Amino acid sequence: MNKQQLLINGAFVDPCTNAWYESFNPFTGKPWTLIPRAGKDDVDRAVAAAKSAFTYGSDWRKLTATARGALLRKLGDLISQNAARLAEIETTDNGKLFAEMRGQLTYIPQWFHYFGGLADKIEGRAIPIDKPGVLNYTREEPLGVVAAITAWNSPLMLATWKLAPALAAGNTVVWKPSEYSSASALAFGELFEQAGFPPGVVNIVTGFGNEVGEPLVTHPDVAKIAFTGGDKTGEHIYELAAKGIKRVTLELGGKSANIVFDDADMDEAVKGVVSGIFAATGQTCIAGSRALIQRKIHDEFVEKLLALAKNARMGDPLELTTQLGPVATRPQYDKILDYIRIAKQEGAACVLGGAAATRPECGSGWFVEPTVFTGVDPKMRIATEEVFGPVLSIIPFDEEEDAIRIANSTVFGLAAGVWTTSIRRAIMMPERLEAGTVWVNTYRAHSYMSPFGGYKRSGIGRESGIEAIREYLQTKSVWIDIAGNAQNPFVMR
Ligand code: TXE
Repeated sequence: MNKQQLLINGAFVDPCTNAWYESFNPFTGKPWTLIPRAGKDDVDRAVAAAKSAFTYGSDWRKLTATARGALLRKLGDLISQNAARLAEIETTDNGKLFAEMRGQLTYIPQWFHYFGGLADKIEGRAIPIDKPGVLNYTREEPLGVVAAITAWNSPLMLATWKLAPALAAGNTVVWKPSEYSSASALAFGELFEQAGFPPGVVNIVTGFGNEVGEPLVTHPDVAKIAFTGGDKTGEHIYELAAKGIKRVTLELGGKSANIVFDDADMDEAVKGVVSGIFAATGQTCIAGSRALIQRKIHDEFVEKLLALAKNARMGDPLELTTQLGPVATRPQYDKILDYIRIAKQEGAACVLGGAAATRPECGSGWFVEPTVFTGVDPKMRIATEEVFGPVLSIIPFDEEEDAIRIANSTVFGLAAGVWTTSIRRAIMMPERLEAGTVWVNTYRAHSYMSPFGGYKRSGIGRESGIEAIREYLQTKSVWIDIAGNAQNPFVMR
């Protein structure tokens, strides 16, 4: 098997540990490549390279913001040229549909173009200060070395959401991809040199959370951590970051409600709810894992939903006709099956699926049948905890206020969907829902231009959009005396 290497200071190198681990193809359940199992010494090397690349007077710091932007746009073009190849690596590594990964890869360049364009529009302010004889202005400056730590479900897209604004703002980066999906990160790493980034501006260290992630988070020369992953890990990273007074952005998943009112276009809503939970095999942070259905239309809605969901084509994720691929990792597969057992024990009615998929087209892969529970109580674990799989909980409601109360009753607040033809509801519901993104009569729409992030336990900070670049900047206030008056040294000016 091919032994991959780390990207440190512009060169691909073996890990100091001299250790590798097998990465598995979820469709075959078999290992297909060897990923470096890096350790603390590798983290130290990578952070040192990133720190040196950030040092005042370095090739990176000497670039004008316009030149920095041009590099980012060049990188975007290179990603476009390599989109299909990178998407195939992602599908082989995490089992998500090639159609979905290729769609992401052809869209990812937009982030580099957008933030490349933003790089030279980061402006300070001249403040008409209240003191005579003084000029006061602000500078927006990069933070330094940013640690990007990402999850396996959309490996390059999650990293792009961090790298594009971090680099546009002038920072340098050490990126630790998920141990389950590092191959595409390392292939992506080759493009930085081709685009002309100076060595050390982007470094990639692969391996496990405790062996690589933790030394990275706690490294004294890391200024900020940008993380996507589970909420428990996010909480732990936040605690570690607090000790070093480091900045964080955390994107931690959710338990999003997809709310269907009785005035909705039923067929569109059915498609929206199906795409919310079964697209990407439910392995997205924005999965609409709770469908809140107004009681009057509940039975008809469920019937239509089951008709659509049960015909989802499962199989090889590389085939363009496949609609539901395998689960990305063995622990994730076990976790989903556990939650299905828990939901049954709690008394939810399983009306579709509810087991591992054993269809012949699923081979020896980690497949779970698309699963739907009805009669779910909002307090059940299946309705409050993130499953991260193709498991939908249907919860009936009577009045608008019930829908709002139930939707807001989880600790998460990443996203929500609303299906209605009422203009009043379309405007009022987004105001009342505690979520960072609300979709009305659509679901899973996203863009490099629109801020994305969580309320409550779904996270801190925003990715994408103009807001995102502020997460990678700090403001300096500069005071210049222009009066030349002697100052009384014993009083504040
Ligand atoms: O995530 P982890 P996992 C949810 C989903 C899933 C659960 C666990 O519910 O079932 O999280 O998934 C690194 N210090 N989401 O185990 O562990 C780790 O190596 C520093 C939601 O894959 O949070 C990886 O690179 N880093 C989600 C990254 O953190 C550490 C996406 C995420 O891993 C670390 C994926 C440590 N101590 C899963 N421990 C979303 N928000 O979209 C781990 N890591």
